[in-house]
Amino acid sequence: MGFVGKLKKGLTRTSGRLSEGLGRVFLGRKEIDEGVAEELEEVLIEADIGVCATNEILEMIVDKVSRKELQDRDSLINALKEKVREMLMIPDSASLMESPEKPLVVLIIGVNGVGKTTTIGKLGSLFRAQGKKVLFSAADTFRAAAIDQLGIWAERIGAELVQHKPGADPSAVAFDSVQAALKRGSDVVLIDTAGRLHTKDNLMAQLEKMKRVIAKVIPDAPHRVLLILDGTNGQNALSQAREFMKSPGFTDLIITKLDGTARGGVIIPIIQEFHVPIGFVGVGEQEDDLIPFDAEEFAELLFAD
Ligand SMILES: Nc1nc2c(ncn2[C@@H]2O[C@H](COP(=O)(O)OP(=O)(O)OP(=O)(O)O)[C@@H](O)[C@H]2O)c(=O)[nH]1
Ligand SMILES: [Mg+2]
Repeated sequence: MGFVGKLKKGLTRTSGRLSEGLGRVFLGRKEIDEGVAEELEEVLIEADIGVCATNEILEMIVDKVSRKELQDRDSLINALKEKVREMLMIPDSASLMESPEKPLVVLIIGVNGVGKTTTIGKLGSLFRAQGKKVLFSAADTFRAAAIDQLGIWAERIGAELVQHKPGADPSAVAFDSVQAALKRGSDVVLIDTAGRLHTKDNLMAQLEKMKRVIAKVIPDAPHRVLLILDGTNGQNALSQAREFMKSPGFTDLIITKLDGTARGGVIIPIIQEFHVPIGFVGVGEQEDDLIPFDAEEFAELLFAD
């Protein structure tokens, strides 16, 4: 199955909820009138599109209705697709996969369980497919199992692994990893981090420290900081992103587990608020379940029947 097919499948629950809602809006309605906006509001909120983004979409609808531009269901759906596509566009986003740095140093952050380690495995696999030499850094030393989990992925996709003992200083692991990458001529270093420490402040301070320590080896590294958000968290994903934006900050977003949720609409408010590129979305647990994000495709599939 190609990327589009996988994305379509991954978005089934979200698009299903939307089309069910739209079905209700059109039930017994002969023409598009002002009342449509009110009913549409509920449908969009249910898909986790959020209040602000929903209002922006409704304004467009009300405006088009008053100018008699929406004749039927198809024209309404096309207007929705166009608006959402426009809202999802991030101008000039440099693709992670085409970053010129060597080694490209990428720090992966996010709260526990969102899919950081799995996403590193999948990303590593995509870089490997480009013929690149990949190094995984097991800097989540909080749990012993985390190191093993990354080790399994490294073996599976043919990446190197730099690890210390459980409980070691994550910054030391990151430092050694970047040094090793320079020495061995790696193209990409993907650094796994813990999602939970004793307190949230500890976690943020640790990530800041990791960034400083990495910059001692390569001054402009980490080149990218990827925040992983779990799509099943809906609006909570937004509050997580706000916390991480304060410190340590992030340059890219990846939304995982779209396959397990009807709340995929949350991507819209996330892009609206943070204006950073969503490089990929996760649609399953396997190696090839990471799909490059494309605003046009996403908008199309979101409102597909
Ligand atoms: N269905 C689905 N499951 C996913 C996806 N991404 C990750 N998972 C699953 O989510 C669970 C947690 O993934 P991990 O990669 O271990 O998450 P993590 O952020 O590294 O977790 P911690 O190390 O505990 O902070 C695993 O069971 C993964 O297989 C996805 O896109 N879809
Ligand atoms: Mg992990």
